[in-house]
Amino acid sequence: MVPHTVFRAVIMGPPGSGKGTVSARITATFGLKHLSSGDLLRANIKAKTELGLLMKSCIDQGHLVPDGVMSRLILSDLRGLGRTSWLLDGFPRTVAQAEALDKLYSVDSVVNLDVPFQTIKQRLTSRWIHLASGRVYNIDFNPPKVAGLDDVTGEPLVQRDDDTPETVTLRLKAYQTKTEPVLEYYRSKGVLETFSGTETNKIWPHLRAFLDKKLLAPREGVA
Ligand code: G5P
Ligand code: MG
Repeated sequence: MVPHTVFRAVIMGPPGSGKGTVSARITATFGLKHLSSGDLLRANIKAKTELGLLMKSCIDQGHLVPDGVMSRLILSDLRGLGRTSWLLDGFPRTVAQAEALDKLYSVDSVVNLDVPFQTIKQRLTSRWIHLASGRVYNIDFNPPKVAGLDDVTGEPLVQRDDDTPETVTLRLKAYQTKTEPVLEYYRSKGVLETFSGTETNKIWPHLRAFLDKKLLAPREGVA
């Protein structure tokens, strides 16, 4: 189902909570354009752009990229999308980023994946990704059809440099200090909806039903 009016959503949740996995289901079901800040940064690193080279060590150490850099990157991509429905994944990740986004767009819904940290740590060491598309696999949860290769292109899968147990711990800390306040920011605006659980397949039907309703509801200021 493609929404008839512009729908702007954000998906939030700690590292490894399933934002990428759920985003793929949302885009396939509802036709929103998916924009992942992490995928964008990894594409820059792979292409060895100036930005990618500058940010690689920061990302590999589990630190956040500076707000100004991140906001410029994402907001310029959003401008390029024009009047399209989109789903932001991984941005905003600080209150400053949320405020920068707010200056240009009002967000209709923020879905928050509330997954316990213990569950996450086990998942990330068995994650494999297709760098060019951002497709995500897991040896235990959704393995590729052929080991080590992307289902769609047949290209090799890679592991992320920031998926080591030590870096995952640092990323979770950064999430607690910098990103949890963003949940409060959106809660106070009345657009936050939290989905708790330890399995994506159990969370998904609830999230899908929620978005079904949201996309049918008339929204303020849209034709
Ligand atoms: P990213 O790329 O945004 P994170 O840390 O926010 O990275 P990540 O790691 O991409 O989030 P995710 O997308 O939430 O996790 O999770 P996922 O990939 O879908 O699922 C994780 C694994 O679990 C996969 O293998 C999946 O198959 C599996 N899985 C899913 N569901 C289940 C389940 O039910 N059961 C099981 N067993 N497995 C499951 O950001 C990376 C870095 O970029 C910088 C930062 O340095 C950041 O650390 N960055 C920013 N810096 C500043 N500001 C921003 N806005 C930034 N955005 C990125
Ligand atoms: Mg992701």
